[in-house]
Amino acid sequence: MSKVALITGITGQDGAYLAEFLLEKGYIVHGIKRRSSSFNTARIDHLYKDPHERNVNFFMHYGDLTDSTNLIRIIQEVQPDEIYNLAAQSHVQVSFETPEYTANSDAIGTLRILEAIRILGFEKKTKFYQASTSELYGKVREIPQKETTPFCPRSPYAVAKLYAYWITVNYREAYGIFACNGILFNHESPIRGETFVTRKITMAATRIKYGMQDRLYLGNLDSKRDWGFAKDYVEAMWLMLQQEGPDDYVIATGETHSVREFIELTFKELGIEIIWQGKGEEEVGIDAITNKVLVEVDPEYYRPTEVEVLIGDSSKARRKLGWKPKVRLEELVKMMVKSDEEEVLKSYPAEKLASSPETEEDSIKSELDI
Ligand code: NDP
Ligand code: GDR
Repeated sequence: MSKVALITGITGQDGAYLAEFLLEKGYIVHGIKRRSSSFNTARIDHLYKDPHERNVNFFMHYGDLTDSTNLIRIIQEVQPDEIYNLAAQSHVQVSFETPEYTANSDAIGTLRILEAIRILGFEKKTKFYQASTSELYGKVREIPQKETTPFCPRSPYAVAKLYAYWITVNYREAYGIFACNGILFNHESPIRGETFVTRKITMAATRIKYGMQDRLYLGNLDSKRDWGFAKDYVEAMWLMLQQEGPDDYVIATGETHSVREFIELTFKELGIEIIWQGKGEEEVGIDAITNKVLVEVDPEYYRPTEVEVLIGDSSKARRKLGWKPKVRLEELVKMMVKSDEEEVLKSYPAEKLASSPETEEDSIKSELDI
């Protein structure tokens, strides 16, 4: 009998990779998506099958983490062996603008699912994964951060996730639910949301290279993050639910790099060397050959409270789950730039393509010298 998984946040970066991963493992996968006025399923459209076909193993349900009755009904219908709670208002800066909604979806949303498990009497049937985050560490108390490092959240998002973390621990202890927190450090991919810093950089740098954008505006270039590859990280989520008992695990690469370094690596991948001039709000990144300003600081993107440095120690996961990251930062940047280049070339101005003597792609390549 196939196992049944329910994924909240299936339309997001991690939801899409996890759905693919579980389908490959032979699971029947159900996902919860929000109603939206425009399509929001681009990341999972390739997994969709007409429900009228036979042997369909992928199902979608409309729902929202702010709607208890909807969650109870879906969980009752689906009878999942495993729930992966990935849905969240996941943007730290946006959480300063929408703190109440962030608390409702990210904190109380988690409680709603745990309560649904209890109300339905599924405590011994349904395992639960909570998407916890390195943002819980916030103000640095210890380097590197591990499971025992004290939390000190620095945003409404992180405070909401702190509640979700502890309610998951509490329901595990109080009701014996197999509930785990994955404390995942930043993880990125070619399908990363376009407003997170890595994808913002790879997209903008690519567009700059092809003359479709002039400049990239960013906030704090000094913050340091432990960036891994999302596909590696969804495997860790699954591994947590396959253990003998529930526990909480840090998932990280153990390396940290600044936003500035990420910018340098990205432009380097595109054949452009960036040099830096000025300090703080005046800092700019300049093309070493042309002297053109390509990167500029815009304090608009500064956060009211910032998390300066994150670097994770995932020895527990390595030891107990046998998990380790496979992709290093340079390779991740390469992968993201390649994918964004393909995307940018699709929308390269038609008039430039019109002069094509050979194939469209050949002409773009020769014209742009790539
Ligand atoms: P994304 O922002 O890419 O995806 C978030 C998902 O949640 C989307 O499917 C979104 O739907 C859905 N969602 C948002 N609000 C609601 C709601 N109220 N009800 C139902 N669904 C909702 O995030 P990631 O895939 O990057 O991250 C997955 C989870 O892991 C999140 O909880 C995030 O906070 C956490 N996390 C992420 C890390 C990372 O580096 N990526 C690191 C640590 C934790 P829609 O598509 O309609 O917007
Ligand atoms: P983060 O990711 O806040 O770590 O949360 P994000 O990519 O948004 O920011 C990383 C760092 O870059 C700095 N920064 C900018 N960030 C954005 N988004 N836009 C900018 O223009 C910019 N300029 C500088 C930020 O200040 C920050 O220091 C992500 C999310 O996926 C969370 O859901 C998850 O929990 C954590 O990672 C781990």
